[in-house]
Amino acid sequence: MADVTLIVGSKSDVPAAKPAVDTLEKFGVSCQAVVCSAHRAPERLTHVVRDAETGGAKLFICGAGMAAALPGATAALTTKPVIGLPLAAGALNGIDALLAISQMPPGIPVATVAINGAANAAYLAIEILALSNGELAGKLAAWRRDQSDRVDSFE
Ligand code: RP5
Repeated sequence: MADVTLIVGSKSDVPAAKPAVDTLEKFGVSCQAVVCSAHRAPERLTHVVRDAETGGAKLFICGAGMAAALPGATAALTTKPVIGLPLAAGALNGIDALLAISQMPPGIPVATVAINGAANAAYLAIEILALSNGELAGKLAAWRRDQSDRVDSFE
């Protein structure tokens, strides 16, 4: 049982997605991480999403490069929030994934973060989960204060 299911489209995406896993871990948010391609294994993706929902997933983070169908395909399979993480890959270095992920037609949204913005995908997930989790909201507020204090520090 994990609050967040993180799916990446290829093993080659794992290093770029790792900061999301690390950030969720830092805040004590449970995460199940899976590699599943929307275009190479569409039926398996259906099972991954259904199993995640059955297991209590509250939202999805989906990282993919190039045409990056994965976040939209996942959003089509669930009404839980999907955060799309465009990854730098191929000739266009992530611009293609950024546009593909952010330009979902009305009705099936994907919240999109920056190219290789894995940490922010996790922070956005934490903000959503914190809406109904006071302890997590407290941790987030404390981290924000700490970040703010460090802005003016030379160390
Ligand atoms: C996308 O194509 C993946 O998300 C990855 O970013 C990119 C290249 O995948 P591989 O050919 O390395 O598996 O589907």
